[in-house]
Amino acid sequence: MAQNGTRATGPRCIALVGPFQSGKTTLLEAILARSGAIARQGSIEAGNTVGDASKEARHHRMSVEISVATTNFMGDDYTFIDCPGSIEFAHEMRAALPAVDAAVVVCELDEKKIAQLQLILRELEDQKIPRLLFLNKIDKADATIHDVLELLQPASRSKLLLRQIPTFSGDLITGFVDLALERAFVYKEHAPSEVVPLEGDALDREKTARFSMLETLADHDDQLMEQLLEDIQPPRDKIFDDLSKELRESLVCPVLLGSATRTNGVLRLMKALRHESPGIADTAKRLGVKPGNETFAYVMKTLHTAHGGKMSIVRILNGQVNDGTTFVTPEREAGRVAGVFKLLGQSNEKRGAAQAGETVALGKLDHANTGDSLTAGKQAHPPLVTVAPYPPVLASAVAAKERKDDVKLGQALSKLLEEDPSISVVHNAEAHEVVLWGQGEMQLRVAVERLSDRFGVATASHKPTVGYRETIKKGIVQRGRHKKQSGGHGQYGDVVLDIKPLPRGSGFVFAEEIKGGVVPRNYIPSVEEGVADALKHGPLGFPVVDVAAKLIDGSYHTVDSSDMAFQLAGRLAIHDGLPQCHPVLLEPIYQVEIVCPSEATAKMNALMSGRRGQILGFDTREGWEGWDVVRVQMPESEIGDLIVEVRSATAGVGSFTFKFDHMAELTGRTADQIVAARKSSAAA
Ligand SMILES: Nc1nc2c(ncn2[C@@H]2O[C@H](COP(=O)(O)OP(=O)(O)OP(=O)(O)O)[C@@H](O)[C@H]2O)c(=O)[nH]1
Ligand SMILES: [Mg+2]
Repeated sequence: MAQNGTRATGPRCIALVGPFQSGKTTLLEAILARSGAIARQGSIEAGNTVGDASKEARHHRMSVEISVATTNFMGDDYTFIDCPGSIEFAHEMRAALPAVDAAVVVCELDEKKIAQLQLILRELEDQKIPRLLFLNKIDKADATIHDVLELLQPASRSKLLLRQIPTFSGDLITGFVDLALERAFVYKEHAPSEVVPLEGDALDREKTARFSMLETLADHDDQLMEQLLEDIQPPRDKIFDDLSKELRESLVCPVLLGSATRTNGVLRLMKALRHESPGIADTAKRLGVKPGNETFAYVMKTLHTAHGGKMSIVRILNGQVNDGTTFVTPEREAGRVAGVFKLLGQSNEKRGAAQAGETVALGKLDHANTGDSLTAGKQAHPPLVTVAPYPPVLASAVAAKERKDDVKLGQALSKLLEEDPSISVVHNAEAHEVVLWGQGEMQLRVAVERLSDRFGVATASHKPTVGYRETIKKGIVQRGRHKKQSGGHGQYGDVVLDIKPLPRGSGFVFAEEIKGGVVPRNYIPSVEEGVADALKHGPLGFPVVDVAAKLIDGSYHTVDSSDMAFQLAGRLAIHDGLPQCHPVLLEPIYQVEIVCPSEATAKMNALMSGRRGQILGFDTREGWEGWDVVRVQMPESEIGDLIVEVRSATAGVGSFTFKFDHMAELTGRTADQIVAARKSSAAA
């Protein structure tokens, strides 16, 4: 990569991330307008932005997937990846991040969004992505803005560095001072800010703020520290070099101010990116791509477009890509590129070969998935990074509204999963259900909308079936005799079973103790088969577990006995015997681990007791200051929509993981209701 002083040149790829609704898509729009990629700046309210152009995003007025747009600023190409803020769509961001040069974290001066900000910064810190904050909606802020760093710093592990301070007219913010340039500007709506003299109160505040910016920089630069101690003015170039170096190495997180709706602060943001953000050479190095001739690309997102078929949005990390380039993933051949496209939201434009640093969409890489590391040719390379989706927290069963669409649903689901790997599908054979597992209500709702809007399959959703079982509390010795004499050949099978409860988790055990051949050997497997079959539906309507059935006696008929007759006899014994064995419902209990900011821990407590949860303990969350872990045991039926309440009690940031623990007896009203519901659905 060419270096210009310390400035990276060439195509850049920048993620726009940040808490829900902080203004990322609006900022993308402002950047595209300011850099001339679009003639007029659209708005979320008017539904005409380049980002969020999908039907689902427009409808919900929020980002539900990444939007990618390339623009040119002062001779360099910049591709912006506008990421959804909702935690439910976090995988869109997480999967795209490895290949970006830097992230602009769009945030607000809102205490309630600090925990979300912390989550996002944490992701960037973990992935070692250089980042700067863009404090948006400055048009709505007032004089309390002085507390910016105090409010935001706890969310960031690296030190925040205020690059600009606001200037006021009365209580209104009307401009800013750039602390590196030492220049004052007043904001102009949808136009570049105007330079004004830096004087009076603004000059005093500038001196203090600038000193503290330099002090922060000097934490990582001994020479600068000496200059500050000796009261020597460091040269401006040195300050810019430090800003660039310390951003690139993620040592500091600079903070800029602005208003996306008014296009204020956008030019300064672009200039900061131009001068200070790293470029492809740093990013390739971060990912461990060795310089050379080999072509490397990383798949940030996979799409199935209505007309263009499958598209892979990739960042080219090394080499070049053209029509016809063949790629391999670490596991298999990915396919042959059919079309290289430049993206501007949902519109794409065919273009020529793409070089290292560029972010483009590639057509028809049929076997490439989001997150894949691609190499051109035949020689696969181990994955550069892997970003596993968060474990799912919410399930919903889906079925095609029309039976004829069953096959189509299967195909549509596989496309859906390719587009969003944080959704998974589980086939519950016992309940004949296709269950979608995902990250929250909105994500699953959007998934269903996509199935119908994009893939043409209308579906109906319902709550997934809970894995109830039943067992018995006492034993019985029960005879089962199947005898039929209808004209010619009859049917005869006769068994006596000793039925007993077994300890929890034993399943079903069959044994025999036949003496004197009262039941011939060859019929015994048929008896077992009949018993096992009968246990699929116990007296309460659920599969029966933890029972032993021992064949202890019986009789046969030389002509009329058969496999079928002994199967039926086994079934009869179970069918007649179990209702007398005090059947009882078993429900699955899960071990749930909730993570939440400490101030929400008390609320979690209350929430758990309302859901038959049994608290096992609390702990501070390791490595997460100000967070707790709450361990609970909870019935599966109560976990169903738990995430909805956990999120609402934690400003959207709480989450949990769960795993099956044991089956527990359930009696009383709740059990009666479950059994009654099962009976009525079986009758329907
Ligand atoms: N007053 C004001 N409102 C803004 C500004 N930027 C965005 N908004 C408004 O904030 C709301 C959310 O804007 P979006 O651009 O969709 O925010 P986002 O961060 O992309 O949202 P998600 O992607 O869903 O997280 C919209 O109503 C915008 O008009 C701003 O600078 N000032
Ligand atoms: Mg958005």
